[in-house]
Amino acid sequence: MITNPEQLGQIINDELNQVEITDVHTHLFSANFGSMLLWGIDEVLTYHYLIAEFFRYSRLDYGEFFSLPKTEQADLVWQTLFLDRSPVSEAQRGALTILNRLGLDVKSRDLDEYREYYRSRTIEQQIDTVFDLAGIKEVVMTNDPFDPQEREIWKSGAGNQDPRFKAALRIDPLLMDYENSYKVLQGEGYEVDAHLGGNSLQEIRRFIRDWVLRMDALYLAVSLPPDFNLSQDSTRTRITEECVLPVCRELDIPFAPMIGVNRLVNKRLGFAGDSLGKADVRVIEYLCTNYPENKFLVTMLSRENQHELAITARKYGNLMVFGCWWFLNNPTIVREITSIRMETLGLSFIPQHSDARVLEHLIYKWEHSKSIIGQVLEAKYTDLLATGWGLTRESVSQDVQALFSTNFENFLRS
Ligand code: FIX
Ligand code: ZN
Repeated sequence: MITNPEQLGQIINDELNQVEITDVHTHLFSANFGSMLLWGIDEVLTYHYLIAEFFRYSRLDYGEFFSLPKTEQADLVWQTLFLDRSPVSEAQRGALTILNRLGLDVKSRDLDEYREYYRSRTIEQQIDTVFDLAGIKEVVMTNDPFDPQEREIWKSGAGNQDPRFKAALRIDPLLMDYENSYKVLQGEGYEVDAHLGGNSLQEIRRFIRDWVLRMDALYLAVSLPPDFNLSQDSTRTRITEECVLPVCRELDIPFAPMIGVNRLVNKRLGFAGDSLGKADVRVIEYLCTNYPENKFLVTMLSRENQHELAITARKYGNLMVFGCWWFLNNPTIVREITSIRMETLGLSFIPQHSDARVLEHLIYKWEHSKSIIGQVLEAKYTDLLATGWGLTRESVSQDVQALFSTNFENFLRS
């Protein structure tokens, strides 16, 4: 039985160090996807979070920057964000956590030395090293059948050869850009037209079903703007209600709307130019009420939506809230959101995903998040001990595993 705070802190730390994480949303790929899996220091430094921060200080022409070779872009980011000033932002700190945990000398500030480390590494070795350092059991990829390069890899059968990398079927073009994406379906032999006439709905269902099965996708995901709703009789509404939801039901997989992104607010910044807005949580109520046989994995991008999303999850067993997404993945906000969720949902949520785009991101995103989630848990346990409640190492272990892996697995099975 755990009785004192020091013992409690030690046990939580041990459990956090041992837990095997299932990372429910990343942009990583297995080595079988070749150049689609980003890794290495130059990719770390040219992450779009850091590019946005680079342009806080630089007046360089955007086009000029993006036309440079990646190493030169990385040199500029290193100089501007790490040498010219102290790297205090979360993304800056993240790059340093990565270097440090890989055993490199952060004090030297020598980018060439960091590049040298990578010369002797193979991607296979690096995946093993990073998964080990970050405590990862498996990651869920973001898999896009509208991307010609990715499509061919899946068709060749190479897509799910590494069991540590699970698939999630991502269908943004279908819901956000049907005017163009229907042509991809046509090209792949599906009988659809631009106006959802004839067999189109049935054929879109066939397309989704074929891809879920080909990828063995754990869920079907889409990122959506803040004004997403299903109240108009639009193409998006019809595809969601008449194709996406029925196929998810039939194959018993969750639908994962990720809501709140305003894409390309500053187009010239590329990925770094996306922003966010507050959404209307009523669309989640609508989905959970009207489709009780569906399961919904939901994350929202605006801080302002977080309390109401947690309360909505109290109303629906078919809703699982996950992650502190993108602009929310900052220590202060992770602490606040995790506290709100734990106080309203107990342990019935998935506190974090990494959204890693570069393999090594797993190291910093999980180390930083685990520390804060652990502190929130410790504060809650301390309050419990004050009531006279008894905790054991086994109960702590079970709770930590729920947060970092079994809640997701059980939700998929539910
Ligand atoms: O839509 C998404 O899945 C977003 O997470 C990404 O598109 C975004 O660019 C990102 O990497 C955020 O972390
Ligand atoms: Zn993402």
